[in-house]
Amino acid sequence: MLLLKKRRSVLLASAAVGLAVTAGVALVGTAEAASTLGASAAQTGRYFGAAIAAGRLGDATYTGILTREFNAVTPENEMKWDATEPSQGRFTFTNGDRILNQGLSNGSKVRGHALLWHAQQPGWAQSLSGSALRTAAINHVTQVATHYKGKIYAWDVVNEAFADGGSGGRRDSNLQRTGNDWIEAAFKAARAADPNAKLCYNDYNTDGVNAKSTGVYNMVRDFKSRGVPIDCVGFQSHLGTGIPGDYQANLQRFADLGVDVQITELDVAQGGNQANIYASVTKACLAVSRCTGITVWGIRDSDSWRTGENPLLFDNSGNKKAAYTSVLNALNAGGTTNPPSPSSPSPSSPSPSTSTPPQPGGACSATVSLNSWNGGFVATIKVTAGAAPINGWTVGVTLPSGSAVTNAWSATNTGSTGTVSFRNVSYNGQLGAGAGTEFGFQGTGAGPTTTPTCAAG
Ligand code: 9MR
Repeated sequence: MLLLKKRRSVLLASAAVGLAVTAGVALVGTAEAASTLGASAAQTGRYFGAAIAAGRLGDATYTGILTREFNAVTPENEMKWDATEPSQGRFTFTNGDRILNQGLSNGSKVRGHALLWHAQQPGWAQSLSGSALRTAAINHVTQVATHYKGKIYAWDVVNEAFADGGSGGRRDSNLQRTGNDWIEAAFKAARAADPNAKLCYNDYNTDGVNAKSTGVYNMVRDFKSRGVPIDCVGFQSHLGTGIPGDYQANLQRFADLGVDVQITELDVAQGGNQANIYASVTKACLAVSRCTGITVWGIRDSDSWRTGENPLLFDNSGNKKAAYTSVLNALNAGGTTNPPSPSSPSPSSPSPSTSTPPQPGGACSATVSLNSWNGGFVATIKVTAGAAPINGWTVGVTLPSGSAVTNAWSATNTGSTGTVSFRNVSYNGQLGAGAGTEFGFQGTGAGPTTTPTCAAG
């Protein structure tokens, strides 16, 4: 059922035109062409990865290509909910760990896939609903992200939560029926569990500008404006015999929101255009400085979920296909350099929510909500402007003795112990009368027990 639905989506994505890659961005020349996908992507600070399966790691042809060509891996199935929590509260990480260790031992980045998804849920989760499901889902995010803490480059925190078709809205699912805020709850839990992993939203049929990708775009913009932690968006790019003409423009509009973008599950139906489409995707990523890497969804055609479509870069025997050569050449032609990591996002400023010009000195207030555990906490602070618009804010938070701030998002802190002051960043300082924004920080020890102060201006 799922596969049938999916196949239809792939066909939809393919009904498109050729890609125009715009020039005018700083290009990086390469002194000498690198001879593998990973090495050539690394010339512009990017990775080139593959989805891999634990069950195939004993195949010498497979692991030979993997270790030679790729500098990132994604577990095709091994870190999904059904694999990692087969019965409630009992976690099994054996196969996920095999993928992780394969990647780390090869010096590769590991993309975690996927913490929450409507598909591939264990039976016990499928039969839950409401607050029991919400609690179980957030616990799942916390436990899995904690197990892999510090080792994952980027997590697909939520996968495929938007509906196909023209609505631009959410897909119905048991998770969606727990409340529209399930996605942000998942991102907050993932940030609390592993503050160093980049947190991505990942979807398919979002590869061009369309109603579905615009729905995702609006969610990301909303998250950024409210301080919900999100760092990246994954574009699966399961393509048919075409590529949306606005593929690069779509990546760029997300990047302009202040998130990284990644091509996360690339495969392309074999046909006259396969090599060209692979090259177009590669060039588009290279032209967008916040496109940090590309992952293909399997190694050889025989490893692909798209049986009979031969959509990958190596044939069944492990030989390089024409598509491989076109990707390698595109990578070696260079592109924009990747932003340094960790990157400091500079999202475009949302327009002020009032037509009255902001006045310095207006009043504001702040409230705190805490998610605490033994030895640490995440604080979410809501800042609200008073009766007049404000042009900036500084929030003072007093921590108990022995506590310290370890990292903050959507605000910049001065000091980390005692009374810590948090200043707005560029995009969330201007607030209309009565309007609010959120920022957050993680700390060790106990969270604040007093109401924060807020000074405007
Ligand atoms: O490639 C995966 C395949 O082995 C699984 O049977 C399938 C089950 O739903 O999931 C495939 O991977 C999917 C990925 O996790 C999310 N995006 C779509 C991928 C292809 O269906």
